[in-house]
Amino acid sequence: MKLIPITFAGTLVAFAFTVQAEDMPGMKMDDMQGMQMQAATQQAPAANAEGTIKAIDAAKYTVTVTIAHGAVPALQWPPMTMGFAATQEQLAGLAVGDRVKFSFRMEGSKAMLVSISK
Ligand SMILES: [Cu+2]
Repeated sequence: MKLIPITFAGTLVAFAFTVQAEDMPGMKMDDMQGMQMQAATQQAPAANAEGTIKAIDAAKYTVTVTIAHGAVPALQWPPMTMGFAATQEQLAGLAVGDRVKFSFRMEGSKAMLVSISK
């Protein structure tokens, strides 16, 4: 008969501990979501890179410049060839084969050219 209340009390303590343990990660999740929302409203910083222009595709409204670029330490990117959204003005005087220095900003999964020069 004595064992029953002790076991019951032990269960209550364990239950209380479980509830507390679940509350703490829950609070951290909220903090992280808050931080992500804050990060999403702030503009991503521009990253710098160097590379060689491989192609310039001018569609009606958007221009894509394909650049074989070196590593981008700021984003932990390896060297690769990829497209950047650009404007005709940004690419004025530039051509395929040009060695360029440029900066860009990620907007979602799209890389937007911020500046570019030979
Ligand atoms: Cu890239």
